[in-house]
Amino acid sequence: MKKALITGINGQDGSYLSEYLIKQGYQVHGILRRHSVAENQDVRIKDMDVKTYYGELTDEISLFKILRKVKPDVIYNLAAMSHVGISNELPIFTVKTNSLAVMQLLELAKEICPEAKIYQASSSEMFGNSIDKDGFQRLSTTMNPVSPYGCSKVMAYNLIRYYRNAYNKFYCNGILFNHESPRRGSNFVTNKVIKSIVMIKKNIIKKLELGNLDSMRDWGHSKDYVRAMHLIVNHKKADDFVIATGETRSVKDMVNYVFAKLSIPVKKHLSINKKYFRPEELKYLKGDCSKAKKILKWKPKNNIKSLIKIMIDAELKRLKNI
Ligand code: F7E
Repeated sequence: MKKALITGINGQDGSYLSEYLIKQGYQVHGILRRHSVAENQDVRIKDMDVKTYYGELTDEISLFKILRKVKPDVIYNLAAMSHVGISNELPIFTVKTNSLAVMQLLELAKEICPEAKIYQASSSEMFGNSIDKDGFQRLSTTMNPVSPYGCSKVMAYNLIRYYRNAYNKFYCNGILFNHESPRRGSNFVTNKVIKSIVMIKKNIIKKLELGNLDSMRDWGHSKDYVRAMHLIVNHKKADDFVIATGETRSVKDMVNYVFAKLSIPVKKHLSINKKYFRPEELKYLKGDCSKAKKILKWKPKNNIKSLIKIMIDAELKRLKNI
């Protein structure tokens, strides 16, 4: 049985990837960070057949011990300080976790499990405000990050490429555009919007407060994107791929759509709060995933409308059960 080790196993992507890999016949191991609320420690994976270990990417001793114990065939490095806005409040921690710790992981893996393949969770945030003439971002688009998070991810992206070439390793990057689901953290815009509007509908709260509504994002479903991670790792050659839907919408359009779907007037319930604005905003994302479509035969099963429906239904169900 092949062994997969997932850092960030209790995250949105870690949990969907675990389910997917178990179905593919993998033995799944994962690293959990200690959480002060014990119930939240493994909330997304608690019913899954996975082996977990307390660890922390920035604690190289914990990584060393876990790698030595598991000896994985493949490592999915999904752990990160993943909130772009908050990376401005925690810039040093962001770089330590998202860049330096990746270097530690690569060095340790090289010594302890030299044959292991590595998948790195790279991000469309690395492009910043670079857009190709045809309105897309792709592998050849210049990386011009506009946040500590984006900068930290560029370093990790380059480390993967460097170790791949210098040491002839099967290390690869998936440059994933925004991907959401009912398991998305509620401080990311889609889930914040959907949860709040459903609660407005149920008269639990009165208002939704947001920041910049003008930015545009290419939103897909996390479940589709973890399928792509597995295909990337199982391609015959170590390579980098953009994973996206190729469609873009403004935050404003997404918000209006959710309000309309639940038949609630926008004006009465929406207000803007400057505290959610970022020092520099990434204005526009639209990914060209034609390489993944052609080489990996991957394509997303969901678009923004089906994704929003899934998320609204999940939130209505959650409220019914509490
Ligand atoms: O923001 C705007 C905000 O935090 C989307 C991460 O997974 O995708 C994600 O990063 C947009 C931004 O995602 C609020 O200013 C307005 O323009 O959902 P988000 P993100 O920053 O795009 C990339 C690909 C990653 O790799 C990241 O890890 O929505 N916005 N009002 C708001 N955003 C938030 N969070 N909260 C608001 O109230």
